[in-house]
Amino acid sequence: MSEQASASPVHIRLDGEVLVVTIDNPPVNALRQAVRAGLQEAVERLEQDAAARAMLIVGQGKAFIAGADIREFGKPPMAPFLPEVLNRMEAGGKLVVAAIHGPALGGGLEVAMATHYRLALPGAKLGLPEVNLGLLPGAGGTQRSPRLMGALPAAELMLSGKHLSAKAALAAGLVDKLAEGDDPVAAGLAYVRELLASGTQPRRTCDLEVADKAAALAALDQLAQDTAKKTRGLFSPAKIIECVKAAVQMPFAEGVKRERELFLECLNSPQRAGLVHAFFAERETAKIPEAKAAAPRHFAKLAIIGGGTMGAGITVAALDAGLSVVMIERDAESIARGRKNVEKVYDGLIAKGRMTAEAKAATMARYQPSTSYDDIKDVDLVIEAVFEDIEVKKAVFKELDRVCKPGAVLATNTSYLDIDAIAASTSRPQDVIGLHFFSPANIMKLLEIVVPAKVAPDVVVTAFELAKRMKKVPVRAGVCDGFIGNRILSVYREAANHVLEDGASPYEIDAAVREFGYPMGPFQVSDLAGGDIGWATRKRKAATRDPRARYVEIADRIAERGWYGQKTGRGWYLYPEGARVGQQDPEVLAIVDAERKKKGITPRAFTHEEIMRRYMAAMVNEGAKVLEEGIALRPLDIDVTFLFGYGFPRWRGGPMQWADMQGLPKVLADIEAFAKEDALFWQPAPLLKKLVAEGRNFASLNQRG
Ligand code: 3H9
Repeated sequence: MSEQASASPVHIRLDGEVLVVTIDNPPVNALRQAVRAGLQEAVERLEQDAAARAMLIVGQGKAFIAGADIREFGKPPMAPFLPEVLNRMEAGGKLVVAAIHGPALGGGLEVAMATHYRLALPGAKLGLPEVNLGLLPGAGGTQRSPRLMGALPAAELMLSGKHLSAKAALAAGLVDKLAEGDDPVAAGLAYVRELLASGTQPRRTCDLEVADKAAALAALDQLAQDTAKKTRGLFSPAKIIECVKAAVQMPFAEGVKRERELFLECLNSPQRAGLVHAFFAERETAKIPEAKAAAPRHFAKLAIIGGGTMGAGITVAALDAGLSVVMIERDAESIARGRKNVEKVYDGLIAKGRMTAEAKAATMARYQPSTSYDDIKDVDLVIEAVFEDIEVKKAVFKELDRVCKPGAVLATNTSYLDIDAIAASTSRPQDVIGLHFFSPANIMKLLEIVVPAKVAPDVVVTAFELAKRMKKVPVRAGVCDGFIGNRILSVYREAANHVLEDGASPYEIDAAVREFGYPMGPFQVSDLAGGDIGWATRKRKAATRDPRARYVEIADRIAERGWYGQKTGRGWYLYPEGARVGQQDPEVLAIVDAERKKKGITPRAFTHEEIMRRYMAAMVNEGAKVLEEGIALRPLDIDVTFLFGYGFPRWRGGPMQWADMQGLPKVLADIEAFAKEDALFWQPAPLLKKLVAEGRNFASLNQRG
């Protein structure tokens, strides 16, 4: 289609009097250097070619333009730069039009906003999601969007990172016209010719005035205050608002300069590096070795064994993915409760106006409650979510082995137990896999897919396909106590216990962890989840615990009193009259003190930084061991586990990315220093030592593809 038959990702051809410019840079037409160069060439051609009266910009494939090429961030910048190309395009004397049929995001929408007229087809998605990458729109987007949409709606669009549909974009003033169909060239050419025929002249966004400036500034000040509260610790949201204020207060050329300065500040911030890492990491985890060799098994009908909180949450996730579910419980009373647990979720949505009664009925039509295993003879995939006890689970798998059709995938939702042993209790270990959902299973994005020794590759691939259908973020994990997430958690939780016994209060530790960026500290989490759960785990592990290992008994002292947290009105914190936010409890501090005395420990002070160095060093060190043992495929799998399952602040990229950004020698030096106090607990991971010795980082183990 290119007149020049060049390798350029931008094809330029004359269709009558219209220069058709097609961005063709799969998969999503990101604006890498060659695309910017191609666009600049098109602008020059429009200026010089007397036969061209107008220019139409379209995208090839599924996207218009998905924005700047995210892989180029952090590398030396390469000309031509998008802002200059767009300013020149907008300033030209001939008409420029964009026809948008798919995602026009970030720099992609900035291209469109610098054209003179915009047409949207039904599949269009318009947005400025730079904030999700720690950035702000840096090619005039913060200056043009307020001129088109109004200051407050523009700021809100940029702060939310949300995409607008074609219709919503029309209503917001971002596009001028809607067209039917999915061919942007045909629809775009028709629109350009209509504009030419009516003698329409270029209408430059930069020349528009922001409406109602005084009111806009007042609204932006309010928004800045609200945003500071909501986006704790994030850098770019406040800068976005600053740019929009510049759009209100300054002429376009000056506003663009301000935008550039603030864009560069964001680009150079460590948050940008963390968020870009998170963007790619969450897309990489689905790339697993088994996918090269096998295709997923067919599945449409599922069985979920157990209707408790977990079973019901998984059922909702499956129903929402369009699958059919038979839920099995042991008796009439339990299955009635199971059904109620499922309906409760949908009734909640109806109460909030997010679902209609008809939609609920249509969804529940795919749900079948049963107390008989014979009703699951024909299902394609089973997820067992019964009580976390190996004997109970083995008994369920014996039943599944008896009734399920050959080739059915048999999954267990255990969080700790040995899946190889569960698989061995059946005659078909090749069909048995772990699917570790996180609670609430219909909301939490993380799904650890735990791969036992004998499972067939196509079962692993099927599990990843299920995750995709359920819109989960899957991470491949190997079998060990706790898999990736809970295994690492138990180690850094222990490090927190040591710090507690050595002198920091639970409230100081929680505050340090929140300050780092977590929504909650570990003692708050324990109160939310129920202190009885951790207590049961500790009792289970007691027999196999190394007798030489330091064991902090404070949590046991709390649990023995029946102080399990929110559900009992007190735990580490006090929750008077069902309060959700806990108050500090002097009695807890007295218990802590008594335990220290018992062990002859003189408490010492810890700064928040000292607390976090131990917390993070423990996390990273165990992460390195998990990698070394092949429990996690790559460091990024650990990062994604913690981002999506454990509240790790996304802008730090995950624990392994955090370690890289600190510098591994520093992390190792901390571990070695802590080892002087407790050499058994702080044994440096050999992999960490090796990477430091070779001058490498964790990222070097994140091969792509
Ligand atoms: C920006 O524009 C800054 C400007 O203001 C500054 C100007 C100076 N670059 O998500 P998918 C890859 S910041 C490079 O699985 P989907 C992605 O990694 C940018 N690569 O597909 C994946 O690769 P692989 C603002 C990109 O259909 C493949 O494309 N824009 C980019 O579910 C498919 O992606 C954004 O933040 C990119 N920009 O969703 C938009 N985008 O196959 C970010 C995608 O190797 N992108 N890739 O794993 C998205 O939101 C979604 O990708 C999109 C498609 C909705 C477009």
